[in-house]
Amino acid sequence: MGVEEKIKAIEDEMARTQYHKGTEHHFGKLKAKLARLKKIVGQHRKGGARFSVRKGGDATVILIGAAYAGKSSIFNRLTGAHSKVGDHPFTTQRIIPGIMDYKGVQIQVLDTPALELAEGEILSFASMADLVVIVCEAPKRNLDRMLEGVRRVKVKEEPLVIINKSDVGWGGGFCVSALSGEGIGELKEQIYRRLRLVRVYLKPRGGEADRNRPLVVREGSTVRDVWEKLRLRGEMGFAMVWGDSAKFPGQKVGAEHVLKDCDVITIAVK
Ligand SMILES: Nc1nc2c(ncn2[C@@H]2O[C@H](COP(=O)(O)OP(=O)(O)OP(=O)(O)O)[C@@H](O)[C@H]2O)c(=O)[nH]1
Ligand SMILES: [Mg+2]
Repeated sequence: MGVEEKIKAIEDEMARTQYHKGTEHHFGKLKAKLARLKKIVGQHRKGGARFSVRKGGDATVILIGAAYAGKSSIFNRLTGAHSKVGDHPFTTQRIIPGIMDYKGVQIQVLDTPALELAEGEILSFASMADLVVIVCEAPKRNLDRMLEGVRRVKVKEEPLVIINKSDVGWGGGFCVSALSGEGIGELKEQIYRRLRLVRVYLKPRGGEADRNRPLVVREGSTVRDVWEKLRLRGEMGFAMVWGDSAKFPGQKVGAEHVLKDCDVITIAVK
């Protein structure tokens, strides 16, 4: 049996085995063996990366946490996708992307394998995301360790910590239940707020603004940022703005003008 096959066999065994006090020791041995084998593979494989995912949407949120916390169940609730949910730990074996469509914004959500399986790799994905959501099953179980790991890789925002399975009585924090749906609406709203996004609607000169598809930028973005995101040819001409950032509807503004949520903008090409 090759090293890759041995890794697969151990991962399969971990996925099949119920995790409880009685199997804790066996799991520990399997994990150590897995770590040893992965080190060997890492030495042979260029770059050593096991997971890959293409960035998509207007912003990216990553769900991380211990095995069996309910990451995939929450991911499915947020995105309407169907990541496999297991009645044993270590069900998710790779990073799975989905889209949460919220207030017209396309937020990419990533489901991940349990941190116990590939902490280093998952945390390196976390460092590239716009927001990390730590999913806990019981309050504070391994939370300090997870927070420490997330801070070590210098994530963009303070992570959002949620406690799943509120239907079985967990409490003491931001509680949700992927099973009953309790708190999921609030979770979507919290994710959206933490991302601090601004929706801008583009209006062609003399035409109507396209209200279906906003252009999404980070809070504090300017007309120049929108122009750059549009990647148009030529030089930027004048810009006109309607909405909260404008002193009056259709105000002519410069490239450094800071936009507000739901502004309508016309940018002319020189
Ligand atoms: N009671 C209850 N059970 C839940 C809830 N969310 C998930 N579960 C159950 O918890 C178990 C693990 O759920 P998953 O979503 O697979 O957990 P995970 O964190 O993705 O697990 P891994 O992929 O193995 O790391 C499954 O049996 C789910 O049905 C919840 O809110 N309440
Ligand atoms: Mg999972």
